[in-house]
Amino acid sequence: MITVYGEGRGFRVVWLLEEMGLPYQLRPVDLLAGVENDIEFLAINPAGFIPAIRDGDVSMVESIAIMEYLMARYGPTPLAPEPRDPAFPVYQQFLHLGEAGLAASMYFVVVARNSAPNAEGQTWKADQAQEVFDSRLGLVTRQLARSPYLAGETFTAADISVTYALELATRAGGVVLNEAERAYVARTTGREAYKRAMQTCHATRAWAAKASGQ
Ligand SMILES: N[C@@H](CCC(=O)N[C@@H](CS)C(=O)NCC(=O)O)C(=O)O
Repeated sequence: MITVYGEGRGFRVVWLLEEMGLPYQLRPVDLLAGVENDIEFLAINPAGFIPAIRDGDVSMVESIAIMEYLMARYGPTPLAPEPRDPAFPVYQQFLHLGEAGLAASMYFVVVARNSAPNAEGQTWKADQAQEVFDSRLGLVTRQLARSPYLAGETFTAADISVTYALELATRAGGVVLNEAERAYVARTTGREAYKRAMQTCHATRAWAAKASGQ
């Protein structure tokens, strides 16, 4: 049984597992309460960040790497185009851009805005991170003018990666998406696997409800 430790970007992993129909369990990790005494989690990831997974003897961190591992280990799956597929390069690009370009920069915007001790010192960094996010979002916008999903006509793991980043940006980063981007998020989050993942991920569900004012 695959165990997913923590939500946050772990939502990507849970969503992927739901798309692939693989059995798993979610083990909550409360970063706000502190993980110093969470011996079981620290044994999986001594660095203390989420998500992490355990799958038999395998322990891993990094949400995109975990998704790639799961698709390679338990695939093939239409969520990951084959390397010879013409869609592969753009798939690979957006799979990684979702974290390296979008979520990673937005995470620092959100953290700086919400918990920076020195507002002036942190603002410059947050602005830099916002600029990185905005420029990468431009690539998403351009791609969505070409096709309904980032790798073409078919939903892939790249859409899981980028959708998570766009939800982070809108729920916590004050980003307002344009009409095409909103329609895209409605398309990806309308999937049954997304809805099942939301049922599993209580903290993500509560966060989404709070952000939408429910
Ligand atoms: N690139 C990593 C980012 C992991 C990350 O920054 N996770 C956040 C929560 S979603 C976290 O654990 N932050 C606390 C920390 O880094 O100590 C991934 O995609 O998994």
